[in-house]
Amino acid sequence: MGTRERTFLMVKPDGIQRSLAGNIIDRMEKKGFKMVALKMMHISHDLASLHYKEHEGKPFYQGLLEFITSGPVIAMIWEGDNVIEMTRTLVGATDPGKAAPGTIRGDLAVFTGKNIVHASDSHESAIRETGLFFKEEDICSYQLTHEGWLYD
Ligand code: IDP
Ligand code: MG
Repeated sequence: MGTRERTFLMVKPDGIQRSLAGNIIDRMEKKGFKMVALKMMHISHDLASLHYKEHEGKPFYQGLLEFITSGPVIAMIWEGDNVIEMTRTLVGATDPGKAAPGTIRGDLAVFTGKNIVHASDSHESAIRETGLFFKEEDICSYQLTHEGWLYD
């Protein structure tokens, strides 16, 4: 077994409105990752600006905050070996026009400003973002019966 990690994954307001949450969760489950936390919520302006702090001052920043607070999202934590990098691979490039077919954005989105999901881009971001959205006691610790069929 490699390094067991956690990542933060969120279905953005456009993904919810387009009824794609189930499709996105299904892809993560089928890949073999384990969901350990999930909640539907409206993101406050304060949380949005903390979450997207790295983009402060960029031309799309204000629009991004308006978009991410415009409707409910589904915030999740997923666990698995190398889940941070592998989830980014499953999500695909930021611009859905450049995202490979087979990826979430490549298959389901057409525009950078409406790219339906967020996923942590590094260990540091994963820890920061899971901490912004969840308390440690919100995270479920359990075994999946098929774990032995996913890892050596
Ligand atoms: P990521 O979501 O693939 O990590 P980032 O560069 O971290 O991409 O950007 C965060 C989010 O900001 C993107 O998912 C997208 O929704 C939005 N965004 C990034 N660049 C642009 C842009 O050039 N125009 C509009 N929105 C953008
Ligand atoms: Mg990012």
